[in-house]
Amino acid sequence: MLMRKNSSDHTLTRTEGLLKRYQGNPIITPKNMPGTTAIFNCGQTTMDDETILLLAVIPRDGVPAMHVARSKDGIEFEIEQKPFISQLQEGPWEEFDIWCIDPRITKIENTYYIVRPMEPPLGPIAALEKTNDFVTREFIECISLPCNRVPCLFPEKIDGKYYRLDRPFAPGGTEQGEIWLSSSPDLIHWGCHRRVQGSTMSNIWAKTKIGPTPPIKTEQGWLEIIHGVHTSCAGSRYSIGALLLDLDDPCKIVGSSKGWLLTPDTLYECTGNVPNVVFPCGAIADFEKDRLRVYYGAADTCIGLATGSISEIINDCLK
Ligand code: BMA
Repeated sequence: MLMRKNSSDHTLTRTEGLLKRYQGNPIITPKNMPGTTAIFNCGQTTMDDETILLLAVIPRDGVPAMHVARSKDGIEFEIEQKPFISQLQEGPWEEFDIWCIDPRITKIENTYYIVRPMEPPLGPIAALEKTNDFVTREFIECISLPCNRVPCLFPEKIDGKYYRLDRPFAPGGTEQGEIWLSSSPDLIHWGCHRRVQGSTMSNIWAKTKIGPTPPIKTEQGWLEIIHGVHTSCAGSRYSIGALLLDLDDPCKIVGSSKGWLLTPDTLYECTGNVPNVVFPCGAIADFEKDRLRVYYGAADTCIGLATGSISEIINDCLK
């Protein structure tokens, strides 16, 4: 049978999952920022009527930095040329703050908290910073030991305490990673560490490791967009999936997506600085439109946008 390729479908070989790629992908590439070699990935949030991306930018020469990009429609972004976050110059941090990527943004009340890794020799630690306007920012503290890439804060307190999802991992050839939970009275001192139950996925697409993004509150539970890694003789393959965590006891997984929601299958996801990578640092939910937007790093080189129905993703988790 002769199969005609749908002209609106950019996938090379696979059918799409519950997250569908925007037709104009990739939406931000190094060509949008002369002198750069990668727009590696991005944190994401909304402020007033704007979508804000925090782009991890790798210059052709020098140390990575994070730049703010703003958009009214979520598609066309204005990128600030001056970095918003660059290597910390104070305290013991300067020598470790050399790989400024993977930002996770959580809005708690009126403050945006940013967690991102710094890289001492033993492995990533987490820097906590805050901003109210994405113009000035304040470094708060280092909030984890190595190897933890990257803790993600919950957007509100549970039972009077702040919570976060941790991503400790075992470095080495067959690097393993899973999701843990911890809590804090003040966002600085963290303890009561618990392994999120069943967080090592049996699914093949996420068998090697999984990692979190800031959870989104829904009526059915905390919707948690994750990355999952599968390792084969061809190397690592990074896909995007979802978990649903219990609202009162987020250590309990109440559901997980039936397979990936998005897996690398376009030229810009399969070729680049690191091939076969779709990597989320967050997601933006619009409950009125039942729409989830995920701005993801593609092949550690450029930014793609994928969207899906929040209710379909939750139903898939609960199946
Ligand atoms: C992870 C993160 C991501 C990256 C991925 C693939 O450890 O650093 O930013 O996309 O590796 O290289």
